[in-house]
Amino acid sequence: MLNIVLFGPPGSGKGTQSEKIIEKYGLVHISTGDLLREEVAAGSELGLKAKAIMDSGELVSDDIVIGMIRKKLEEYQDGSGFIFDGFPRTVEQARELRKALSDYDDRVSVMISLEVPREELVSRLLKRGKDTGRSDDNLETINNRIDVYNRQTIPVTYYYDKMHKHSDVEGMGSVDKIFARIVEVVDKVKK
Ligand code: B4P
Repeated sequence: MLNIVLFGPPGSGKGTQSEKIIEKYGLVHISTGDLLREEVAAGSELGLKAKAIMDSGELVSDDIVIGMIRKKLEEYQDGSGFIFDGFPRTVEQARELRKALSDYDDRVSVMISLEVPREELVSRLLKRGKDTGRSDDNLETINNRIDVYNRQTIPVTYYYDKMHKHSDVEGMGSVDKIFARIVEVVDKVKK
């Protein structure tokens, strides 16, 4: 199985690049952000709790997110692998992902981190906020999301460094150029 963790700060292009990776490699897409937004749209109890947290830019609790991931892993065991988009976002989530995959004798193949400067992140997310009305794409929440990323999510890179699975990819330039850089990394681990 090919299991890719697509990593990076909010607005670095994870969702955008995931679509292209899925198309090329036929992986199952697991975006914890999308799963949480589905719960919010459905008005479930979990969704109501998650909405307030997401609108403030903080992270939803590890327990909730890990539960969602375990459910998806069980559902899609017949595929050729997964792309984890926006997960893990804490070291605890990374540890739990390792455990969950090992239940299926599986593991993360590579963690790709998209590198984009802060000013560009803010400008992309403000634009998306204007275009789509996404409630967490406003200046105050964007700034908090980036701070939360620097504080709570960056340590995940050290976790994958230790396992020699972390690869940085320059996330500036056209979507196609960035995708070509990602393909180069993925094709190396696929061999
Ligand atoms: P996410 O949905 O993961 O939101 P995100 O980090 O902003 O990434 P997204 O994939 O949407 O954006 P992308 O970079 O592709 O998370 C939202 C919230 O959910 C979190 O704040 C948190 O509260 C919660 N959450 C999610 N996962 C969690 C977890 N594991 N644990 C705890 N809480 C969790 O793209 C952004 C914009 O850039 C787009 O408009 C796109 O068009 C544009 N763009 C992309 N590539 C570009 C390029 N090359 N040039 C110019 N623009 C580009």
